[in-house]
Amino acid sequence: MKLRVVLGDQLSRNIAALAGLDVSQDVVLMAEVMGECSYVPHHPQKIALVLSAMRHFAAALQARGVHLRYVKLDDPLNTQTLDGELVRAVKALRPEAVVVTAPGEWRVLQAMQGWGALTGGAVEIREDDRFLASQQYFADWAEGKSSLRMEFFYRKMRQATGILMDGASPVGGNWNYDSENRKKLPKDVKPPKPKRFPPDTITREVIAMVADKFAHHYGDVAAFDYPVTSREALAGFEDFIAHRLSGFGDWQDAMATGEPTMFHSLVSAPLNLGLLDPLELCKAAEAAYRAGAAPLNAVEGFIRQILGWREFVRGIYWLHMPGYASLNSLGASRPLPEFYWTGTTKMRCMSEAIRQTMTYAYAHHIQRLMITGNFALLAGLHPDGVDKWYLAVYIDAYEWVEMPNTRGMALHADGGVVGSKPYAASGAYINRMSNYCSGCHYDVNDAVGARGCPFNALYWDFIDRHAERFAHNPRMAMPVRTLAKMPPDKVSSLKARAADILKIIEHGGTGL
Ligand code: FAD
Ligand code: DLZ
Ligand code: SF4
Repeated sequence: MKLRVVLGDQLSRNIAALAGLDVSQDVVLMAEVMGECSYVPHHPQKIALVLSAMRHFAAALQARGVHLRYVKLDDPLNTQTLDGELVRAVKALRPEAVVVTAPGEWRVLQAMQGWGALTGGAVEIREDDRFLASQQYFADWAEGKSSLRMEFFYRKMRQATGILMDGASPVGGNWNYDSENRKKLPKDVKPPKPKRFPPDTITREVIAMVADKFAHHYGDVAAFDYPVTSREALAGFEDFIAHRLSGFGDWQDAMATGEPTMFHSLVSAPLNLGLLDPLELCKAAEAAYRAGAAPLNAVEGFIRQILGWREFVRGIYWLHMPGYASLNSLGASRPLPEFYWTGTTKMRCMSEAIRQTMTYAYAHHIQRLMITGNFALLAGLHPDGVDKWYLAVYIDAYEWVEMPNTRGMALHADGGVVGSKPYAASGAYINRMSNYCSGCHYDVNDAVGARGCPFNALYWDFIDRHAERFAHNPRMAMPVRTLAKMPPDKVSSLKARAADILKIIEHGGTGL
């Protein structure tokens, strides 16, 4: 008899640990444990999603006749750690071996590598094959390259999978249509609301338990209505293909007040749990293009996120861990201001992004990168605090995908491993891509006055602080030169305003 362990983000029917399962003998262990629910203060909706999806997955296994050892969070015998539940199961069942799929986080892999010693028996850790590029494939591609760029990896993945290819050429003649994906949302365009999934009995029970046990975590669980099974997740994705994919390209980078999801797909949470298959999503998007149901800039843009970015950041994570977790190339040191946890700030763009995160455990990419991430970059917030926040608050957050995006893409703390330049921007960018500024306490056209947009002064102060480093970066040299040409009294006023803002941040951020 083998004991097959399935973690909370390994909910795929064909997960490696279940390959070769002997239904007549083997037992599947799934455990809801406090250790995983609170190693960062996860948003209660994220906990509800994982636990409800685990219970639904377990029910489906049971319906197939699989023997299950399912430990609920409120089971009085629960040791509340994965290690503890494994040991308890091994003692009770005495399996000939334990079989598990490699996890998505380094800290869990470290623990798993100690499971043999912990149980005194054989433990087989199988590769997680739910990705389109294995860790070895990525490492082989990276070998010998002085820098790793997503665009070239993405082209290789297009060729390897044949997605959006006409023979050896990219469909439409170009690999990338990103330049067509930067439009502001016109006033008369209303993004369609995504399909929601009213909680069933299992989910309602989980919601009640989460509301009781995790009331002290950031965010509210009451509004939870995300898909919790493969079938529901697929229905959510089909709704995206039918109603939002065609606008995904044009408005991929746009933001608007009261529009948390815009034309985005919302597939990250079920995809990262294993309820959806990345290749199937790409094929379905390509089919929509070939059927004339969606334009190429939308379909290519969507496929690039999944086939390109998602696989790329995972490759980077495993290539560079554990060292990646302590990178801080810009020497950022300030604490995360309290308003990241409350949304109480006069900066409209920040309060919109943070408050919607509290309500939905979701913000789309440009909000994560160019609002909360950009602010953290410009203000020099310490990557550890920023990482912890992103890992806690988003429903789709697991370290393999969260950390390269946060520490790498948003904070440039990796010195350029993920992106060749920091995504630093002043208020002008936010004003161009959203309607946030029109309702803001601050004036986006001012940088130095008491109501000058904080992003403006912080932007120039950031360029000044790192001028020496960025002067040698071809993609950053221009703002460095612009700053050098500014009249000295203007530079002094900008720096004085930035110093005031940074002082407020160092004291917790109240009043900003
Ligand atoms: P869509 O915009 O519809 O994109 C489709 C899919 O492409 C996403 O579901 C996702 O699977 C994939 N994708 C898009 N961009 C990225 C990216 N940069 N990296 C990896 N996959 C991508 N994504 C997570 O899944 N988990 C995280 O913890 C996470 N943390 C982030 C932190 C920061 C600072 C930033 C800038 C981005 C982060 N992302 C993360 C990437 C991205 O923002 C989310 O995947 C996306 O917003 C999820 O919403 P969606 O499904 O509607 O995405
Ligand atoms: C995220 C999460 C949560 C909230 N709870 C559990 C749990 O109770 N049991 C479990 O097996 N997994 C959970 N997870 C997912 C794990 O944290 C995830 O498997 C690791 O972080 C590795 O990616
Ligand atoms: Fe954000 Fe500045 Fe615009 Fe206010 S003015 S919404 S702080 S960019």
